[in-house]
Amino acid sequence: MKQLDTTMYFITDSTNYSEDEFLYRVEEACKGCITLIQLREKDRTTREYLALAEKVHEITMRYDIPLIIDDRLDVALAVNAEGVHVGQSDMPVKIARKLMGDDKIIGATAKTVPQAIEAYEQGADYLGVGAIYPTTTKVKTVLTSVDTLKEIVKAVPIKVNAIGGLNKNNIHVLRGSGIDGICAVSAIMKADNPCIAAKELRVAFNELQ
Ligand code: TZP
Ligand code: MG
Repeated sequence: MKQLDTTMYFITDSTNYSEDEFLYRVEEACKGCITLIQLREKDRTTREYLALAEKVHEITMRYDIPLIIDDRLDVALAVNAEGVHVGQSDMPVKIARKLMGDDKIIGATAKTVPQAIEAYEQGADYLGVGAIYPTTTKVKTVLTSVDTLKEIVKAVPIKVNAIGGLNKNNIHVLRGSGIDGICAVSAIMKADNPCIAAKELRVAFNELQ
C-alpha cells in the first residue's frame, strides 16, 4: 500500500545553498513534521540531479517521508524514489503511470477543473493547485483563485494541495476550501530554522480544519 499524506508537503530549492547546507536544511525539515517532500531541481545535469536525489533519498528514508522527484521519471526510477510530480508540459500522467507502475505516487499540477479531471482520470494520486499567491520561487506559473481551488476539490476524489506563496500568516484564505494539504518552498527552505518553520506551518494548517 502506498503511503500518501500530503498535509505538509515541502518542495525543495537548492538555489544559493552549498550542498552541505542544502542537505542539512532538508534533514531539519524532515525533523519538523513534514509529510511529503519533493526534490525540485531546474538547473542541474542529469548526473547532478541523480547524485543529489540519492543523497536526499538517503535522508528521507531515515525519516520515512516519501520522496517525490519533480519532472524526471528517469531520476525517480533510478533512485527508487516513492513518486514523481509532473506539470502540464511534462510527461502526461497516463504515461508516467504506465512507466512508474501502480505502487508509485504520481502528482500533477492543475490550474483548472478540466486539467484536474484529466489528471485524475489518467491516474494521478494528488494535485498541486496554484499559485495561490505570487511566489519568489523560480517557476512559470499564473495565479489560481481560491474559488477555482474549491471547484477542483469538489471535482476530483484525489488529494488536492494548494501551492504558491503560502506561509503561516496567509494560509487563512484557504479555510473551508477542503484541501488536503499545503505545498511550500520558501516558507521552509529559506527559514532561519526549517524544522521550526515546518512545524509552525503544519500547526497553522491544522488550525484551518
Ligand atoms: N508551482 C506553483 S507556485 C510554485 C510552484 C512550484 C512555487 C512555490 O514556491 P513558494 O516559495 O512556496 O511560493
Ligand atoms: Mg514540471
